[in-house]
Amino acid sequence: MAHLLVTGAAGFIGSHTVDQLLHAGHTVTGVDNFRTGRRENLTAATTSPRFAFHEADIAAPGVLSSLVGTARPDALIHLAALVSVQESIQDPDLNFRLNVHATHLVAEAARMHRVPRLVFASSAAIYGDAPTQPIREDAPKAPISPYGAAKLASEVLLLGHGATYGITVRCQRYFNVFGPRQDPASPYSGVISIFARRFREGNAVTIHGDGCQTRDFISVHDVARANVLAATAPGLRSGVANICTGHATSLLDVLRVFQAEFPAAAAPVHGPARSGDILHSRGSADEALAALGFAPRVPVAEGLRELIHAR
Ligand code: UD2
Repeated sequence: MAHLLVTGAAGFIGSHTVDQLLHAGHTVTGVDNFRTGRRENLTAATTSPRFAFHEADIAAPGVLSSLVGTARPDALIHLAALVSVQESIQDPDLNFRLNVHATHLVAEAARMHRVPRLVFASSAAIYGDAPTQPIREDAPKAPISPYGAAKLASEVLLLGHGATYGITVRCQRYFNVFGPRQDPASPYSGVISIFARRFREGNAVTIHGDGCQTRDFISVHDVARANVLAATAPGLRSGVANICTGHATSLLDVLRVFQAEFPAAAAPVHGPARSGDILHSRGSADEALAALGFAPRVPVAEGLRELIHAR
């Protein structure tokens, strides 16, 4: 069994990753400053004697180095981030501090304390509006937000550190992740989290555009499992991989699942397409299978029904 240090442990993806690591018998040190993470996401984790938690800001000087020096983990899973694309556009300086500088601090802490493996939360946002589908890892990188640019810069920083100092680095390029604990607070939150809240509260949802836009929606349970594999599978080499299903799901497909579960729901409102929206995004899932042995297991409709009936 391994000891993992997880940054962003109280977040949406972080808390599910922590839960799966503990379930598999590993020891976990979690850190989060609750900027967007939530204490209640760790309700299950905190009952485990193999879980230690630190409330701290990893972007502050010295914090991470001290935590890593004490924990001496077998791998570090770096999921702490400024997670909103919209916020990165409004405050690119904060985006730099939380999504680039903090990653450099992670790389340095790993170097100084000889952590052999790093797993990083990258994003399909590094591809921008990719012309060719499915998007393979070697597709052109053309981010269209400070968030996407920071994720790309972080990959380069980590892989550079990995090659220089002998650290195995796995960059996980998540596509559209959905599931329990995702925050629906802003209009720019993931569409499925917004739909879940509105259907539950009996409010109409808004479809921006004709609803035929497609995304590669992947369950957070699959994403967490991909993180566990990247952090603990023996003999991995450094590299990047899309974490996706390889399938396109339209917004209308998503809507139909919700409508079947809420037959009395108000009809959706159709609004203009959101400016800057891309029409289609679907990843190639081949590299994750080849490099990590990862294949998604949760069909989108099943994941949606689980989310609808959660809690
Ligand atoms: C955005 C982010 C992505 C990630 C993701 C969250 C960009 C470029 N990318 O991608 O990085 O943070 O969000 O999952 O910003 N929609 C509606 N009604 C709603 C909300 C959304 O029709 O109430 C549409 C939206 O216009 C888009 C699609 O649903 O066409 C998916 O929206 P999203 O915000 O969940 O995801 P995406 O891929 O645009």
